[in-house]
Amino acid sequence: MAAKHSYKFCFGPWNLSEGQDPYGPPTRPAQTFEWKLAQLKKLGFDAMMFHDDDAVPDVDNKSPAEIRKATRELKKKLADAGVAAEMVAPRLWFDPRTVDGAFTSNDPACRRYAIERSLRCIDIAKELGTDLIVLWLAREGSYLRESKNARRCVDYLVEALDKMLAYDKKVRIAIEPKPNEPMDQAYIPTIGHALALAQLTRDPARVGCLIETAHAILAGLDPADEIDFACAFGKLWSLHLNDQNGLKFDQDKPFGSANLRMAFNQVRALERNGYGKRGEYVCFDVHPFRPTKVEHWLAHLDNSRRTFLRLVEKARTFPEKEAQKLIADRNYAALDQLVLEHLMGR
Ligand code: GLO
Ligand code: MG
Repeated sequence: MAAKHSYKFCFGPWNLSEGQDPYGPPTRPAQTFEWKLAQLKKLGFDAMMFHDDDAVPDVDNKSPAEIRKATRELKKKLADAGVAAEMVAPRLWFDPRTVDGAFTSNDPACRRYAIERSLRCIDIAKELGTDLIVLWLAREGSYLRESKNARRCVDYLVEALDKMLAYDKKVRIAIEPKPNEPMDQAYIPTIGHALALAQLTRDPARVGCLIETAHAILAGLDPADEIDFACAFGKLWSLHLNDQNGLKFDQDKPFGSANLRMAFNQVRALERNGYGKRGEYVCFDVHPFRPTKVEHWLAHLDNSRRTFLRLVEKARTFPEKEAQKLIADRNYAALDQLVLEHLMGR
């Protein structure tokens, strides 16, 4: 039997978060980047994902030379730790200039800022040795529909993507859709929207997507089907696995925490599409529960990977022949129970 491939794992510095939410302050002390990198190493993860300002703090107030210097220092730290940089994402939702959207702001000066900042993000990614830029389009949408022209916003998004694609001929852009939060309505809520937008750009082959479990669920979709859809286009270039208990705030729970069967089906979809064989990472965009004590700070990441690996085993040992017989007989009640008993471990 052909050897089954193994997966590479990744998380970002923001996934070791301090517990702040809109209703209360942090519950764990702030830690340095060095501490976070050491924890990633300790857990045996392979790569780290970055926002541009995780990589280069205060990026807006630095000159290109200062950005290059800071990025080189980071590159050395990563090389010493034997950790790769998976991607870099421009954080386009913190600055006052992005208060009403970044690429789709009504103010042309703010739109220019967002594009400039994204080009600096590309510089950082190149220096860190990755060609992957992730765009979570946080504030590209509206709080009230009449405040923006959604038709024009599509053009603005294409213009921004085109500028990024033209700036660097190697860069690949993975759009991370999310239907809401912080906006009421986002312009690119699903993988279908992301891939359709890619087709309007100057180089569709270099615009793909990133699926986050919670975002798909918030859009009322099944994350496993989103995975299959993106993979049918060869466009699933990164992944934020986590979990989400229904239509609430974005919870970023540990993978499998709310719906183990849905998690199993995501793993099955990844397996059947050979995700990871072209170097893609399995990233966990998960957060500790707010009450988490300092001594348990890494558990949500370690647990997500453990669950993922257990589900890979479950996917590889799924009684496929038995399932096929039940499918042929349209005996879905028995198929349902077969899945449940397989997951429970008969
Ligand atoms: C928020 C997103 C966010 C992105 C990150 C990378 O809902 O999931 O965590 O993944 O900023 O762009
Ligand atoms: Mg995410």
